Amino acid sequence: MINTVDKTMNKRLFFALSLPDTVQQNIVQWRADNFPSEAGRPIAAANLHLTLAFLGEVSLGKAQILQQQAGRISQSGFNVTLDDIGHWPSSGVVWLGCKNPPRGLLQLAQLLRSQAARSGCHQTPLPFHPHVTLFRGAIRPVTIPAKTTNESFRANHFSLYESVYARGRTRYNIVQSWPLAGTERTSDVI
Ligand code: 2AM
Repeated sequence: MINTVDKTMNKRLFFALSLPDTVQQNIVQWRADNFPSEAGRPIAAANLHLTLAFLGEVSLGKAQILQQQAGRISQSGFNVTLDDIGHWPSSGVVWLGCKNPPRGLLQLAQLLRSQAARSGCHQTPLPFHPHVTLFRGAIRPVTIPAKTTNESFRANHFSLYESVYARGRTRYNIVQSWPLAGTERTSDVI
């Protein structure tokens, strides 16, 4: 009984960079123009994100500790350009990525992943490959377009997301966001 209660209180969490709405819309339009419908299951525009650290099923207490640690991170923002594209047939993922990921992105992910590991969240031993998943279930060969969208955005915050599955759909909800320093604040602009 206690186990059942604990389990239902766990949440499926991950840290990620959100993409601006316009970037999400542009990617979805480009995807529709460049991939056949049978390529795989397209990720909904609002769910497009770049994962920094996957935490898995996490208790409320552990999530609070991870949120406190995330709040102590002091790092500058950085620009992300999605100028790479690829297909991992074994996991069925078609993705957009960065040919040269910014150092800030790699540092932030490294920090969040090591904090997660220290809190007991299993981290994959595979090297971090920053990417935005476009399709899932892409297990057959996919013709990859020669050119990517080349969408760019400024990462001026990072977020803790909860993955919620309801009525046959997965939604990613932001639990909390933290600013990345060096971002022009509205009050600074005259
Ligand atoms: P993916 O897009 O490459 O599949 C929410 O599920 C996010 O966490 C997704 O972006 C997903 O990455 C990532 N994710 C899911 N399961 C994971 C795992 N076991 N290890 C690492 N990342 C995972």
